[in-house]
Amino acid sequence: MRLLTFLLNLKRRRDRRLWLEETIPWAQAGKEMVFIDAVEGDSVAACRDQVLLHHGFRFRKAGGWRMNSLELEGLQERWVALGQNPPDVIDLIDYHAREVSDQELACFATHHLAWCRADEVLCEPGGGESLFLILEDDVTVFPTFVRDRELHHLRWREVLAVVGEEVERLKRQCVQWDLLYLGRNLHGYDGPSVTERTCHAGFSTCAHAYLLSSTGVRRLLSLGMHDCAIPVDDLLPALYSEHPKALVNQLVRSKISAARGGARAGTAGRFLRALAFKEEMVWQLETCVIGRDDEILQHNGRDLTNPTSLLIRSNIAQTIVSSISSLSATLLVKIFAMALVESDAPAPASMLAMLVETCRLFRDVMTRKQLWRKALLQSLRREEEEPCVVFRSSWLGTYVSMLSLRMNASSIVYFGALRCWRRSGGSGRSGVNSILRRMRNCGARWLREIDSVRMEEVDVGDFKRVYDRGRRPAMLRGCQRAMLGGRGESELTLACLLEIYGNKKSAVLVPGARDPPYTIKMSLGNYCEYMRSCRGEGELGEADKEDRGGEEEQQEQEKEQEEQKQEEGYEPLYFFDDQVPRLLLDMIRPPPTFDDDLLELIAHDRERERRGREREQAGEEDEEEEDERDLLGNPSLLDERRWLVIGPRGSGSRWHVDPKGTSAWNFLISGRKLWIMCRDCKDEEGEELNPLGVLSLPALSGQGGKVVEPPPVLQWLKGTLLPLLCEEGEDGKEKSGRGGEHAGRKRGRGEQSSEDGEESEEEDVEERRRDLLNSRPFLWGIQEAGDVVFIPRGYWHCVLNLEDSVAFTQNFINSANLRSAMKKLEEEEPGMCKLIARAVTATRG
Ligand SMILES: O=C(O)CCC(=O)C(=O)O
Repeated sequence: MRLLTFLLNLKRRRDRRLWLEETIPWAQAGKEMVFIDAVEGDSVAACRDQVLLHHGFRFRKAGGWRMNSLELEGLQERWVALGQNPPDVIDLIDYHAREVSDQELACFATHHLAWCRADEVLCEPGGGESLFLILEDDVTVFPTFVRDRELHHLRWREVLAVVGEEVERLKRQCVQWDLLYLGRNLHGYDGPSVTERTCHAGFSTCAHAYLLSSTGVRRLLSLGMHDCAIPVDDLLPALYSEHPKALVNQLVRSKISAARGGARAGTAGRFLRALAFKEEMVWQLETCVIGRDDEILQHNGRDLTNPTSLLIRSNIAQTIVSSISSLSATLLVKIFAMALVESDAPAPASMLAMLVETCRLFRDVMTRKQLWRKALLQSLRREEEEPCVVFRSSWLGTYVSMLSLRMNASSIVYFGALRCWRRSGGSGRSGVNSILRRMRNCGARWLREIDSVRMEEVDVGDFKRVYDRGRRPAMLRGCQRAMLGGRGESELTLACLLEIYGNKKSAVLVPGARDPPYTIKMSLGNYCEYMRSCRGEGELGEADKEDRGGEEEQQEQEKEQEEQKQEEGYEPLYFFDDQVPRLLLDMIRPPPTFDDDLLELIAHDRERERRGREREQAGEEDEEEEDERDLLGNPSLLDERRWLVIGPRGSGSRWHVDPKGTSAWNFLISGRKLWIMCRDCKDEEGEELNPLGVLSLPALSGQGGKVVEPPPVLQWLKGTLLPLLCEEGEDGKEKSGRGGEHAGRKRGRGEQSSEDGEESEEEDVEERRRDLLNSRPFLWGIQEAGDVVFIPRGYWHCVLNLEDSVAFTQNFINSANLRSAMKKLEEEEPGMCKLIARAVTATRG
C-alpha cells in the first residue's frame, strides 16, 4: 500500500508548517508527503463576481445558504429528528445565518485541489493502488496541547501503523470504502462496526484528517461541486447520510444524479462509503499563546496562572511524580480520588488521566470506573436535569471526550491513558455463583422458591384466584408463544430493535445516584455499545459464569477480590425507558393471565377516541380532549406503566415496591435474571418495615420523613443474605443459633452499639425484620428468557441480571388490586381515579 500525505497549509501560516514538520516524523524525510498551498480567503474577494479562479477551475459559492432565525430553529429541530446532536446555537448562527463565506469557499478549493492532485497520482504508472491522507495544518495526535516532540513522533507512528493495519484488514474482509475519518466531530450515532476499530461513519463534521481511497477521490471529483461549492464540512456528510439542511440535500442529490449519468440519487446518503475510526486519533490543535522564554501564557483563551496550569507549562508530570513517588500507591490513589470527587473543577480528573501514562503507580487508577463516571456526571450536573451522554468505549474515554468536545480540554489528557484503560480491562469475581449454590442448598429457613407455573398448562381462572387475588408471586415459564402471538422470537431481538431504534434517545438510570442527574439520556445504540464494554463492569464479572478451582485460581481470585473491593457498590447504568418502541408494543400481547388491565383498556379507548375525533374535526381544537388532558397528571400512570428494561450482566433493580398500588408482570426477552421478593413487612403492631438490610434514612429536606436507601443488589446479597445463609449448615440446621451474630448485627454494629449494651433503634428494627423472616421467608427465583414474573401489588422486590438482559415490564390495575390502587391514586392522581371509575362502570355495564 502506498500512502501519500497531503498537508494543506496557508503560506502565511509558517508557524503551522513548522509545527507539522516538527511533530510529524515523516515530514522531515520529505517523502510521500506533499504540502499543498491552501487558498487564501482574500483571493476570493479580489476576484470579480465572487468567483475564485484556481488551478483551472472557477469556484463559485452555492447560494441560499443564509437562514433566518425561524429557519435556524427548524434546522436545529430537524437535526434532532435525524437522531443527531445539533451544533451549539452559536455555531448554527455562525454558519447558517450568513452566506457561504470566502474562507469556506477557499477551504473547499484547497480540499478540491488535494483531490485533483490525488487523481493525478492515480493516473501515474503504478499509482492506482495509492491511498491519500489529507491533513489540515492544525492537526495533532493529542486531544489537547502537548509540547513534547518525541511524544508526537511516537504517537504519529502508532497512528500510521494502526491505519495501515486497518486498511489491510478492510481489504482482507473485502470491504469497499471511499473515505475513512481519522478525526472528526460526530453529531449523533455511528453506524454498525466494520472492524474492531472502524465503523460506518455517522453524520460527522470537521474534515481535518481523512483518508481517501482511489474510488473516494474519483467519486468526489465526479460531483463537479466547484460551481456551487458548500463548506467541505457539510458536503462530505451529505454524501453518506441525510443532511439536516434541505438545500444541501437537494444540491447534493442533483450532483449525485448527474455524476451517475442522470440516474435517480435516492436519498442523499451512501454515495460516499464513509468509515471512521471509532476512537478519534487526530484532533485539531488548540490555540496557545506563547510568551517570552517559550512559556505558554494562554491555552484556548484560558489564562494559565493557577497551579494546575503550571503543570501544562512545565511539561510535565515526571517532576510531580518523582516528588510524590515515596507515597504508597493506595495513598496516591486516595489523594487523587479525593481531589477529583471533592473538586467541582475538571482539572484534577484530567490531571489524573495524564499521570497514568507517566507512572505505573497510577495505572491502578484507571480501573476506577466509579471515579470516572462520577467525574463525568459531576461535570454534567451543571447542564440540565437529564443530560445526554454519548458513551465512548470507557468511562474515562467518555469523560475525556466530553472534556475535549465541550470544554476544550482543560489539561493534558493523552491517548495512552485510553489504551492503558483497555489493557487493564474489566475484571471482577463476585461470587454470585457460590451465593446461588448456597441459596439452593441451605436456604430453607430464610428462602422459598417462587412458584413456577408452565404457561401452556395454566388455567387462567385458577391463576387469577390463587396468584392474582391471593397476592402470590409467580414465575410463568415458557410464555413466548402466548405473548408473541406465534411470531418467532427471532423477530424480537435486541439486534432488531437496534436496527430500527438505534438512534432513539432513551432514559437510562444512574443507580444509587444521590445527586442529580438521576437519569441521563443515551441513544439505544450507544447504550448497547456501553453494555458491550461492560463485560466485567460492576461487581459481577465474566468469571462468575463458571466456578473454577485450583491454587492458581485462588490467587487470581484474591487479586480480583482486592480490585473489586475498590469498586465496591459500583453498578452499571440501567436502561429503563417508558417510551417503549412501537415495534415491541405491537408484538407483545399481555399474557392471558393479565388480560383484564384497566389501564390498558383506558389507554386503548382514549387512543381510539382521539383518532375518531381527529378524523371528524380534522385539526380543530378539541375541547373535550383538552378537558381529559387536564384531568390527568403529567406524567400520569398512563404514561409510566410500560417499560423497556435493558442491562448488562451485574446490573439490576435495587429493593423497591412498585408505585401507586399497581401490580406488574415482567417478560424476559433475552438474558437471565435473579429475583428476590418479600411481602410488605409489618410487625405485630402493624408497623411497616423495610426488608432486612434495607435502611431508611431521614429525608434530606429536613422536614421530617424518611427515604428508603436500598443497597446495590449484589451488595445486599453478600452483606445481608449470605451471612444469613452461612448461619445455616448445609443440612438446614442453624449453625450459630439465635444468640449468635446475624446479618443485621454484623453490619457496622460495633460502632452503633453503646458501651453499656443499650440497643440502638436501628438494631431493634433489624431484629424485628429478622423475626418476621422466620414466618415469612424471602421468595426467590431465576427467570429465563421467555418467562414472565408476576409481582403482586405492594411486594418488595429486587433483581440482579445474571446475563445481559432485555425485558419488557408492565404495571397494571385490575379487580385484584383496584382498591389499593384507588386509595393511592386518590391522593396522587385524582384525575386518573375518575377515569378508572368510569372504566370499571363501563366494564360492569
Ligand atoms: O427487570 C428489572 O430489573 C425489574 C424491573 C422492576 O422491578 C420494576 O419495573 O419494578
